Amino acid sequence: MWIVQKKRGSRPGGRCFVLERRGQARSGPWVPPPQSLHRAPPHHPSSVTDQTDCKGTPHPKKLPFIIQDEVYVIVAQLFGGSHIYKFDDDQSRFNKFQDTEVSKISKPNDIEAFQIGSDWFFVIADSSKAGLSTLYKWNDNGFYSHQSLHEWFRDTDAEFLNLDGKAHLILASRSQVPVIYQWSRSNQKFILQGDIPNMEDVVAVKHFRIKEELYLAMTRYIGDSKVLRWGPKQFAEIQAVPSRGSMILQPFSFKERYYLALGSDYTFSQIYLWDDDQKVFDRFKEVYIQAPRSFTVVSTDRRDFIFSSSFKGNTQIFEHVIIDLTL
Ligand SMILES: [Ca+2]
Repeated sequence: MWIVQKKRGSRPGGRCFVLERRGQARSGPWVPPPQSLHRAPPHHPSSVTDQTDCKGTPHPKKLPFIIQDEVYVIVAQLFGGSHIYKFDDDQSRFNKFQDTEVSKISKPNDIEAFQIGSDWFFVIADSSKAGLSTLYKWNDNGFYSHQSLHEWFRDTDAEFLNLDGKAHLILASRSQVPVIYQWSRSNQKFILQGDIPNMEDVVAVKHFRIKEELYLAMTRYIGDSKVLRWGPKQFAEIQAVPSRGSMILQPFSFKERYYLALGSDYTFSQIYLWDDDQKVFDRFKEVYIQAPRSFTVVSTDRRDFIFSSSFKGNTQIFEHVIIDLTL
């Protein structure tokens, strides 16, 4: 699930689009423990509505982004090619804008869009044995294939980040440890820079910052998921969290409180909370979600929510509540 806010001078609040089918908040007990995440009651925020369903074959990967104040969605799918849709303000709907060249893409598993300098790119991580993860570049008329990145490694996830002020791309794979590319300004390409050792079979990579430090959350379906910190020129493991059927280890924060949500396909998902003294995450709360696939923060003026999409059931919505027990 993603939310894109497109701000216009004449529309101070911007507009909100949720680009996946809306799940329903299940009713649940409204008995929040102190400083907790709990399921939101059924009257979840009405400003968030299901605006558009871009039709595709099952399990397409979708990614919205904004270029020059226009909202686009990339839809990459297993069959029938990949397409870019553009939002038409007058019709209030997405219209097909471009068919992207996807001859090298067999099984898209992830899309990331990002900007380097003034140029826009997106990358598709390809998870098939014969696939080729590919970088696309925007040229004012559309996105065109720019660089083939990674052959035959069954890539699971791409993550774009800045390391020491330079653009980098991490690709995680089924068949090898994650690799790090650095953007070369002179070549206008990503150059392979190194890898992250002892991290086989990573299914997802997310970066996050706590104060000035940069961290990675590496999800593994079997074994331990890992938290790494960026040190002098390399990432070092700082914590292992037991994973059982995990497809997502998602960092998020509310009001200077830093959390990790570790999904599980077999048992309860775990929410961890950052301990700033010990510099590690502590187990904080268990939540039950059927086969969670994402945790997305949604904040309104006064309330904070986390939406968790499920592979098997409804999307669930939790509210972050801090209760002052000193009163
Ligand atoms: Ca990604």
